[in-house]
Amino acid sequence: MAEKVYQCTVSAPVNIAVIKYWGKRDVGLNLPTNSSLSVTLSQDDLRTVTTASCSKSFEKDTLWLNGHVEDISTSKRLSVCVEELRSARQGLEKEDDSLDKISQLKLHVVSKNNFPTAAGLASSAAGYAAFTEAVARLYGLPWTPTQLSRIARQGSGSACRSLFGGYVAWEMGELHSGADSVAVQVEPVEHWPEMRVAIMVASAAKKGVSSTSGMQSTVASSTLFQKRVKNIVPERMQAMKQAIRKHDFETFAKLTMTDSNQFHACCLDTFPPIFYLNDTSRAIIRVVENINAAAGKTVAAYTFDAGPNAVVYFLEENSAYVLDTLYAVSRNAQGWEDSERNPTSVKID
Ligand code: 2P0
Repeated sequence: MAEKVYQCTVSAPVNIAVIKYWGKRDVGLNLPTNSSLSVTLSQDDLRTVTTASCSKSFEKDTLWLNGHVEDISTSKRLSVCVEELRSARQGLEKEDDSLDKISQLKLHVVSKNNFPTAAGLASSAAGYAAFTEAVARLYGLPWTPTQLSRIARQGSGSACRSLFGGYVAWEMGELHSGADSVAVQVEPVEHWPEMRVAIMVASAAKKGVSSTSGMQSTVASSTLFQKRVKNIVPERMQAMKQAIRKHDFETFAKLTMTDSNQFHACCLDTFPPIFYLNDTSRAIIRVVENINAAAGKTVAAYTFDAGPNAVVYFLEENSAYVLDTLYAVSRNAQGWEDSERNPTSVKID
């Protein structure tokens, strides 16, 4: 007779930071040097779907990521997540004798993005969020998204923010254990439903310097970065939360653009320097400036992560104006990856 298979499927969204995470104070536990804040994109557009299963017939913990097989025990990040979740399940099984002893079974996890990994979008955030949630639900853990975020954070820092919709803060915390370095929802998406986002793909190539190694070079060598984490981000986090609570788009936009610029300035201040923006990225910064100048107020805000692709925030009321201008630019200018797809307008969630 075939062995019983226990199974659970979840999906998780992509998030785009408006106050950037860059730098770890503890590499082993993935504890950040500063808090960060992001907006969660709609799963209608971009998501990772993950199925976790376990059975007596499985021989080792295995992950299939977009069809590529990986032994979970050879990945420190994946093993840390699995160990914590499995030990929590063991705790439940000890308390309640009627529970099946599934913590003793090997896991199979199948994960797939509905967007190309090479699209330059943060796939690790949605990936580790979905991985953590799928295994936690398979194990029946009665945990809140904030409790799950502590686990997902150890897989990939930005993943902790993908466990919530809307506007999400990752509070850096103070404890050496990392117990208080978790994500919390600042506001749900319904709080500001007029917010829109467009993604412009300047290059689908894989980035040259990974975030994980790039941020530690910055911690080790940038003096600007030291000033950023001590003197600038704490106030910016408060100001950003206020702007979101008050639906103050102009302040939201200014903080978003200046924080993106400062993150890339810290990359340039790293030795040897890290260049994530390219000529196409810089052109889009000018286009957004022109959009705002022509409108006579700030109606669009750009932000760039560890790559050249642009994410532009705007409100529904300015949607036609902002998107038409971005379309016109991508059709007429050289450098866009695929002018037919640029920009892609994505909902938030
Ligand atoms: C962010 N980024 O806040 C920032 C902005 C990139 C630029 O989070 O080493 O992939 O796995 O914790 O989460 C990218 O960093 O790095 C990132 P790890 P992660 O979204």
